[in-house]
This record gives sequence, C-alpha cells and structure tokens, in this order.
Amino acid sequence: MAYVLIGALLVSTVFAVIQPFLMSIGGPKPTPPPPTEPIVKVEAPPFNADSAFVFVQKQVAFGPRVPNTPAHQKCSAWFANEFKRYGLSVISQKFEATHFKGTQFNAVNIIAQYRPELPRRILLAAHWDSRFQADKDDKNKTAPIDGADDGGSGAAVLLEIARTLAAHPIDQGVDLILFDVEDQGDDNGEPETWCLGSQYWAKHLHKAGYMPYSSVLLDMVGAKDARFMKEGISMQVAPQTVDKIWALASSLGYSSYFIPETRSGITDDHVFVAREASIPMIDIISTPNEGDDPFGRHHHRHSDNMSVIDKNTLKAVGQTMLAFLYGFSQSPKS
Ligand code: 1BN
Ligand code: ZN
Repeated sequence: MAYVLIGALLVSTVFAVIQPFLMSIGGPKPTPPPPTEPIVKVEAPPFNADSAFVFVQKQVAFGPRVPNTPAHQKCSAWFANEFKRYGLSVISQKFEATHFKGTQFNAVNIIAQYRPELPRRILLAAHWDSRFQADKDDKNKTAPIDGADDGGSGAAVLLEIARTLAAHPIDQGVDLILFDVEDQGDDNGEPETWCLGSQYWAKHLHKAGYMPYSSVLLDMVGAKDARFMKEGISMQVAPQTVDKIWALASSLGYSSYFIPETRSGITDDHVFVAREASIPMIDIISTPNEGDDPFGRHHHRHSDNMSVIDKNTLKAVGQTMLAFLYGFSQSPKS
C-alpha cells in the first residue's frame, strides 16, 4: 500500500513540474471555462431625493395616517395606485387589529411585487401608519402627529425605489411591503402592542413558503440629524447584511450617516418578521441619541413634520439601498 502511495506522489510531482513545459510545446492545455455571455454588474441609477421628498409631502398632506380615519384610507389607496402606476403587482392585505386601548382597527398591509415571476427576491419594508398621539410632546399630547419622518420617510423611499425600478429594470425580484399599525403601541406596555401589521403579515405570508434571500426594514430615514447605528437584533439575525450595507454606504460617501457602531436592539417590525416568519430582516432606523430617547427630538412629537425632513438624508439612504439592490443584479453585456 505504501509503495502505491509513494508511486502516486512521484507521478503527480513529476507531472506538476513538467506541465508548464508540456504546455509551452503544445502539450495538454487546461480545460477552458464553458462559454458564457459576458456578464457585467448593473450600475445603480441615481436616487432622486427631490421625488422622495414630494412623496413624504404627499403623505403628510393626507393628514395623520391613523387607522380608521379618512386620511388613512385615502393614503392607502394612493400607495396602491402609485405602485401600480410603476408596473408593480399590488396586494392590499386587509386585516383587523385590536389597539391596546380596545378599538378594532381596519388595517391594510400594502405588498408591491416587482417582477413577481422571479424566484430570487429581496424584501424591503417600512411602516406607513403614523402615531395616534404625541406622547412625548409638552402640548397637545393626545392629538395625532404628522409622522413625516416616523412613517412618511420609509414609505417615500420605497415608493421612489419602485419608480426607479420601472425606469431602470433589473433581473431581480423585489418586494416592497408597507406595514400598517406599527406605531400605535403602548409606550409603557408590551412589545406585542406595536407592529401589528408585520405581526399579521408574518403569520399570513402573501405567498406560502415565502423566503427572500435578503430583507431590510427602513424606519425614520428622513430627518436632518439622522444617524444609523448597527441595530442589535439586526446584528444577531443578519450581521452580513448589516455589514454589507454599512460598507456600501461608506463607499458612497455616507459614513457620517451610517456609523459602524452596534447599539442595543429595538422593538420594530423586523423583530416580528424574524420571530414569526423566520425571515432574518435588518432594521435601518435613526437613533441619533443615547439614553431614554434615542430616536431624536422629534420622535412622537408634533415636531415630526415636514420641517425635519432633509433631502440629503433621503438621498444617503435611498442611494445606499439602490446600490444594495442593483449590486445583486447582473445583465448580459450588450
Ligand atoms: C420606532 C419608531 N418605533 C416606533 N416608532 C418602534 C418602537 C416601539 C420603539 C417601542 C421603541 C419602543
Ligand atoms: Zn414611532
């Protein structure tokens, strides 16, 4: 047996030594790779922050998007119509949700599918409702807020991505989901009082066995002072996705927004999507402050209106997300 091994070793060593020589005199050549079409990475188109800004304005103009109000109903119809206008297939997933104060909410998750026939899919999500009361404000605490940033900004970035996909097609399935009733929870209560739309969707997926290969939530992505830290639960469920997005943002010049520091976990839609549907979703959410009020001075206050929205922040997030999406896509060289 030992002789056989030594023999084999000798033969392979001699072959390795003489192979370059044999090749130079027209001997055996390495097998060429199978012929394929030349492949080039698709360049991400520019993200139009002016258009995203108008999408925030439009939502705020409906009035606070609190479930069971005309503003909520009109805004959901507008979203569905906009996604359809950009050629996406829309499912309006209606459901009833019980508010922690006892009201039954008529709610709707809006699921917009880009190229639904493709099996390889990326999921981008945001919530679209706005909070029923300004808990943290000094005045008018029981009046609903505009939610320009908290609700409006994430939905606007997704809508602008849909518009961009229509103008610059890719060979990649994309699902854009707007969750309802994220922001009507009890500040002093259980985490389960929040994120009722994502909880419903995660238990009633629009497609049986749905499993995107990457999944990102955007929340509070439009304010002037936005700072995106690596959120704790995202780092547990999909650290590679977090690292990839923060690296992309840095390569695009947005490292003043995307800070490569890990912070503690936040109750948000991604928690329930990961827990109930086993889909590892990450959360890009602005937490500019440390301590008890990490989400910034406007959070759950009436100052969360158009005056906090900054096109530069929308651009940083939107362009990073386009780089992420288009980076997965490849197209034959023309
Ligand atoms: C984020 C923005 N959230 C609400 N508005 C989620 C949240 C829920 C954050 C409970 C903290 C506590
Ligand atoms: Zn909120």
